[in-house]
Amino acid sequence: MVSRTAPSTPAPAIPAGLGRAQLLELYRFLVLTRTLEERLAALYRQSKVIGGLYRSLGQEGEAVASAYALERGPGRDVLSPLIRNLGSMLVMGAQPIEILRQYMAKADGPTRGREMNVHFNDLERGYLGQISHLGDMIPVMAGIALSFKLRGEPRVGLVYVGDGATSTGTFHEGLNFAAVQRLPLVVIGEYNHWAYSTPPDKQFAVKDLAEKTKGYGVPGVTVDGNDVLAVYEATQLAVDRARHGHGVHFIEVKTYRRKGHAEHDDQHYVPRDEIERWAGENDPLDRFVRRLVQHDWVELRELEAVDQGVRTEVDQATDACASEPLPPPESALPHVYLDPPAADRLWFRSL
Ligand SMILES: Cc1ncc(C[n+]2csc(CCOP(=O)(O)OP(=O)(O)O)c2C)c(N)n1
Ligand SMILES: [Mg+2]
Repeated sequence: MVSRTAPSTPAPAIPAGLGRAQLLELYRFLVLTRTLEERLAALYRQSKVIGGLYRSLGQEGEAVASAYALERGPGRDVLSPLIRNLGSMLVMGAQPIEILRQYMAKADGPTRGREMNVHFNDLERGYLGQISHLGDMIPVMAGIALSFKLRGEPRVGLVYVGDGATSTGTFHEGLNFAAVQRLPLVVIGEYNHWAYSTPPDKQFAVKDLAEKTKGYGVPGVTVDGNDVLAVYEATQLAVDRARHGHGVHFIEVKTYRRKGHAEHDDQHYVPRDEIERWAGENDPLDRFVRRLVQHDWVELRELEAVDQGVRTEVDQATDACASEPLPPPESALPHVYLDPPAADRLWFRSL
């Protein structure tokens, strides 16, 4: 339970130009991300998820807060998420029922059951797919940002990159190109202490990822990634500067991957006490709640109402999704091949 400050202590103003409604909205996205992922993990254990499941437990704060700094809607900013950025996609407008349909390979899911679940996008809402190729979305997003610049559109691209992926060649090439072209691009470097089973000291010899970008003339800052408001503030500043012609900005968020690389990974290579150190007091959601309540910015009962609303929303979406059909086998090839074979010539018709 969170204790309140004495009534005589004046509450500090809410930082970063945010208001109470926005704090509650940020809180809702954080709870929604965690609740939806927990639901997906339960469904995965029941063999109802087709494909893998990559959790963002412990790093939801940076995913949600960074995306929240963008302008959202058709024709606005564009975000390129990674496997641990479900929270960013929810902020951009992805709906829980769509996510559930996608993971359960339902006929009405974003890719209509064709894909092993994370590679789908929605350009209207401004998010690309969670592309697997490490580092490659830096040059792709540099290209998108270049198109904004050439058309004179006041739009910004935001791209995530893992600590491991900053070792790839494309990260360096893409960043250099974006810097030289002074593109409206913000790069979020997620230092979550693991790249599958590789720890940082086996990955790079610098202390901070932000040191890497300075060589390309890209200003880099390092932020406490489990401090929701600090991430929001840093991203908002960088987005604003990028939008106004000041080029690429890099924000390193120090956070922690509390689950394995995916649900099938038992993390046997991770020291147990390390995971515990990043939970509890250091958990991004717990820290945010503590701050909100201690400063009297919102009331506990308002947060409880959000929790209840999210639980109901995820329950209803799960029930609705569970009763939906899988795609018919003959729908597997259209939209994959330009010229799919006729339905009566498909080998699996006879199975
Ligand atoms: C170019 C490339 N090499 C290897 C892989 C296999 N792979 C997928 S995720 C991953 C680890 C990624 O670590 P990091 O970039 O730190 O992201 P995190 O999983 O921690 O979010 C690896 C090695 C890949 N997808 N692409
Ligand atoms: Mg990592």
